[in-house]
Amino acid sequence: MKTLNLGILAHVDAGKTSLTERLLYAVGVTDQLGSVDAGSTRTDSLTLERRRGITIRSAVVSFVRDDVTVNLIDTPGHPDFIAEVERVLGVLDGAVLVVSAVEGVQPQTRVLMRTLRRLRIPTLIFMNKVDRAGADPERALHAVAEKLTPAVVAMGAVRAAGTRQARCTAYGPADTVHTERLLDLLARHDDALLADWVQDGSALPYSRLCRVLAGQTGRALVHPVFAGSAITGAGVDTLISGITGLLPATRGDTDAPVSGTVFAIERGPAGEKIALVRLFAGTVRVRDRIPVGASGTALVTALRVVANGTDEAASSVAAGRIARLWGLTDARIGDPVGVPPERGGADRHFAPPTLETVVVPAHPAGRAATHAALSQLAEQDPLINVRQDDRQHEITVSLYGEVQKEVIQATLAEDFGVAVTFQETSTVHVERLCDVGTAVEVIAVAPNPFLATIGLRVAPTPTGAGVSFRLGVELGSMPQAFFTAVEETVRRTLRQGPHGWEIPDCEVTMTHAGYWARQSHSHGTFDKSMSSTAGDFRNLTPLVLMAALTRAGTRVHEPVHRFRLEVPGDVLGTLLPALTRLDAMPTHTTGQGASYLVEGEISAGQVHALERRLPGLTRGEGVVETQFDHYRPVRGPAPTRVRWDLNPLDRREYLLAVARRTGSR
Ligand SMILES: Nc1nc2c(ncn2[C@@H]2O[C@H](COP(=O)(O)OP(=O)(O)OP(=O)(O)O)[C@@H](O)[C@H]2O)c(=O)[nH]1
Ligand SMILES: [Mg+2]
Repeated sequence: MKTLNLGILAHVDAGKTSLTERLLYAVGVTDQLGSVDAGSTRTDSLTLERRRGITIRSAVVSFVRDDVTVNLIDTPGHPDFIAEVERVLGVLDGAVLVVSAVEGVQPQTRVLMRTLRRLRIPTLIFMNKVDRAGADPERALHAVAEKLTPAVVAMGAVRAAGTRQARCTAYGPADTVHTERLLDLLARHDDALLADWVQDGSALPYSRLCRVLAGQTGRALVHPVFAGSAITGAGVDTLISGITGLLPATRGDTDAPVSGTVFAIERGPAGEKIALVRLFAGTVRVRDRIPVGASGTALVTALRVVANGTDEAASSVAAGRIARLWGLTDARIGDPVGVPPERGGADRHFAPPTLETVVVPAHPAGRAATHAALSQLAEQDPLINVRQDDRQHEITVSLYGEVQKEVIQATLAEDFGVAVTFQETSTVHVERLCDVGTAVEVIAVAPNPFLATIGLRVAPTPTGAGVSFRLGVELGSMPQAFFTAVEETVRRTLRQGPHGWEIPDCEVTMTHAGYWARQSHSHGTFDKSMSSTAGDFRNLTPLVLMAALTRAGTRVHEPVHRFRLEVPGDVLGTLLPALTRLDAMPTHTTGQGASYLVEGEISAGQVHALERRLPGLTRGEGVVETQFDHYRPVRGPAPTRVRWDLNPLDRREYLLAVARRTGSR
């Protein structure tokens, strides 16, 4: 049987969970239609999801149709939980992007479609909520073509849109306007089709158009658009035919070497770790020992394969499928299982969190329990990036927004019995290099107390380039373990530059390397005082790197969001000065009937204040949407976050010593 791993993605509240529920019902996996509003869906299973009516975690369910097992992955739409979407992107064969026929294209719709197209994930679009008052599928389709991609084609017509009686009919060979549009779209990527069309369009069989459409959809060149309602079920059968007929289900090679990706981590009832794995190739059986992550292996102690709306205990899982695996105790999200697959992994597709907060245990004695609970949460959600500083023992987490903060607080209380509050949310800045900088420490030359020679050169790279580490010395000049120690420490140290913020983009070249070879006394024991160890390289690297960075100079940048505000026209007079006070810079203001659309930039740290003040400023009628856009240099004094951990030397003392020596040369 073939498998299709299908992501359901959309802006918050577009109807992903309702659609997932409707699909399960339509294919007969469930005999009762669950509802988000009643808190009874399969995929919003967390207490918190049911209470709030929003999806927080991605969830997998599955059904079989036309000889295809479809694994549906319902994802959250709220931007605070974008990391959940990111984690599943690498395991998808296809996606359904849900667009509300009432609201049309929304900011998150744009972000998601951009990413789906960049990753070439075959994507169908589902125009949902055609039954709701205000639904206008024509307008929504127009917005899709204009704001997402022109490579779209409507697959059916909607009657009585905006009413409970709304119905959808699939187009067929007799709908000449549709076939013309299809031909026009498909011929752009198919010369043979173009030639035959020019010769005699009327002679082209519709079945051929459908075949070409499936081919081009599978290559993410075109995006068929379906319409319907998750609530009434209108149009859903046509969508299911599109899912099984147009998206590329795969029949993985079950005899090939095992290759898969861990894309989620869960905890079982007894607190045991469960890894959700998508298998691209091979077969994994219970009691198999399989490679997991960069190094290490794990013994699979039990597994459950996602099937028929739930997961079923099984003795093996084959290529194409998704399974829960027990026994992978050290697995982390993004880890390869077996041979690393071409896709998958922990690649970044969306902007990282731009906020952070200090977690304060309600009882000082609860610090250890809080840290342990947060560390478990971080397994499921690595981007919260839990860290504890060595001096004040404060625990900090990264965040996308305030809703995520509430969810962390509720999860700690309900699942771990740990009560916490938070300090006020602050902004995560980054540092960018101003120039090139170099530093060298030579073995046995003061103030270098370590048995290692390290020279490093740091150079700025374009935004988004990431950190690269290169060798400017012969690879054979030192044992590999020492180079590895330097590279690992460089990457770790760059998480806190001279001002205490991460340096995300930087090229580091190792310009000098030296060590003392392993020395032994006559009786043959290893003498550490005369032989370099990886520890010497680990200890010296931060000092050299920090000296090079300080010489290069770094500038602190703050995250900036783009905002879109829809407000009644008569409040503009009070709104614009209020925006200025929030340090928001409007760039465009456009009239739309009685309302105005104000667009501009605002620093990430002010987004929450804007959200809080908006109802008061607009009589509760204003709607704001914001999205991270870029980093800009901080105006005025640079905020510093100093949590140094440069053992065993104090950074200040070390840098003073370096400065003294440099000055004296
Ligand atoms: N009338 C109507 N309402 C719908 C439809 N689909 C969803 N809704 C309603 O829209 C609201 C949001 O639906 P969800 O299914 O939770 O949306 P979602 O995209 O999963 O939301 P998040 O996961 O939180 O991003 C709920 O109140 C649904 O009842 C539809 O087709 N018609
Ligand atoms: Mg949902």
